[in-house]
Amino acid sequence: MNKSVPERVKALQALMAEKGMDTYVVLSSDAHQSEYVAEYWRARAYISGFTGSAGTVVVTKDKAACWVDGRYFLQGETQLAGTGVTLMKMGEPGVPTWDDWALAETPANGTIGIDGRTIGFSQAQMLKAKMKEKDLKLSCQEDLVGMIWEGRPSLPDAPIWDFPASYAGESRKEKIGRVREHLEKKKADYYLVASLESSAWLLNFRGDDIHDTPVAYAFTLVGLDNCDLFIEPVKVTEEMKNALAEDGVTVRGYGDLLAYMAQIEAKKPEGKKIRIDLDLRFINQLLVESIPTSWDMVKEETDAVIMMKAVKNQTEQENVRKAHVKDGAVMVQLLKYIKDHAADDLTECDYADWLDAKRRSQENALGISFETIAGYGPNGAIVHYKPERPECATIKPEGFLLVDSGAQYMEGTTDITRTIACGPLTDEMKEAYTLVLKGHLQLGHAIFKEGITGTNLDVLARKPLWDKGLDYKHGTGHGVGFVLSVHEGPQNISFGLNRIKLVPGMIISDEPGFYPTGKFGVRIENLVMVMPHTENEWGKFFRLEAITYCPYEREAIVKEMLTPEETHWVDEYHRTVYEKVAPLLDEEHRAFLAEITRPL
Ligand SMILES: [Mn+2]
Repeated sequence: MNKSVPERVKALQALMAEKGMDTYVVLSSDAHQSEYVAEYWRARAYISGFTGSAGTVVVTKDKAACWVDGRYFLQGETQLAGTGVTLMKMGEPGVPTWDDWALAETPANGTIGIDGRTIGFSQAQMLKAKMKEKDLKLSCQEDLVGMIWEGRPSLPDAPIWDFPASYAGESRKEKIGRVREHLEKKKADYYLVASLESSAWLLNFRGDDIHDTPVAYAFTLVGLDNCDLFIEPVKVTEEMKNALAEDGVTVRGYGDLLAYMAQIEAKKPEGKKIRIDLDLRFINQLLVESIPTSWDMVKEETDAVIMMKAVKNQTEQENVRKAHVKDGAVMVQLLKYIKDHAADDLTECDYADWLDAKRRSQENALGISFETIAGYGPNGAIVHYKPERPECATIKPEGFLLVDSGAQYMEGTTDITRTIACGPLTDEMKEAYTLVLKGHLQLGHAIFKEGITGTNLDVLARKPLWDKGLDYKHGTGHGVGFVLSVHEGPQNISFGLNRIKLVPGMIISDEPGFYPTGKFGVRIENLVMVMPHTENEWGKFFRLEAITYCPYEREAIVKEMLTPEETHWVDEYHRTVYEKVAPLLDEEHRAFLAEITRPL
């Protein structure tokens, strides 16, 4: 029944031979190019045994290899040992990329297969361009792993629920209206939404299909006078269906999109050319192959709905601050809990569980927003470390515990990292912490002109580290959704080029770090919201408002390394944190908060 990994690979190779495929690629995505996916979509984990959140498997006639990124080198070594699947450490010297390897291993004129639902159109185009050199064929029509996968989990069927306009700040009717205006501007007939967050945002519903991200598997097609939601009917209650119908939204089967588009094509007036607007990064290859060939595709560099939902409206802005006050109170309690129990031999897992339970017990809490990272000592230097029993480390009353975590509330999504002193720190730890804090403060207090992107601002967070010849190997900030995904663009802060301009209402993280391998890790993360600052003859200026309310680790700050202005910023921030969070705490915690937020 339960085949071993070598048996699974063998079964796939036999099926490849039968189907005339030389090479088969197993990606980690779903049909919507989501970052996190439901169990049904974890084909890569099934075929290789490697369960990390990202990775790619390539299988040839007699070989199999799995590409994993730096976060997962250790996990990959453990899980792939003895499976016959070769571990490929991405970015290491001499390790080819999976596509280069697949191309090299496939005979000329051969065929590479992929489940076309799991590859975005843009990515497939790049792959096809490379394949031309060897006259290779890309076959996207069949899900071979699905054909050999016994006991594959079914697609999730949790009901979707109405996300009230009182929380969303805008009705679905108004939002659909905005998409129609966009269609008119683009002279397009239809707008196809593939990103799960976009459908949930546009139609004011939330779901429960993916852990920690309240979305549901669905497509939305907006026309000038129709709007159709393609979703498994079992997920839509009668009440929800009626609510949608009242706003002109028709519910159709998840699998009916292709037939529906064919029907539009068949019924169109003589000579009419249908124009469909879409974001090709989210539309999967199989779906693009199924769009009637006579249709014109209006290709968007960034989906209009993604742009709309990135800019939080007044209600969302007010609510997300409330969510963060609640979350701040939870975090302050965690800080005290850690300080009180540092000598009690609790583990990383114990603290993570305590924190998750505390968050889930808050009013209007929907859950956590991603799996809590709690890394003690050297584990703090592993950027996406997730503690797991029984290996997770025991905390001692010394050094740093790095905690990166967040929650989903009806009022918004949170994401915060604090690096906490469990006891005495070395000078090296304090210096590292202070350098990271300086970058975090410099970025957090940036004042910048309209038209500026996150790429322009990235250096502010890195400069204190760069001055010492140090750096961190991750982006400085990511966009955050509203009761949706904790990672949600299009804006970010990174030195990799991003053309998206920052505009008031966008939420983004400010999270520089420093990770001396084998020693400890430091990361400090607040969410910040872009706000208007001033407007004059020189233009419009924006600033960033910190919406995370939790003190920094004063035990780790080398005050002499801060400028007077930076010291002032910390004191002002701590004053705000106290004002906002203290009313939610009992007397004991309030006294604790007063103590740790007193001026430096
Ligand atoms: Mn983050």
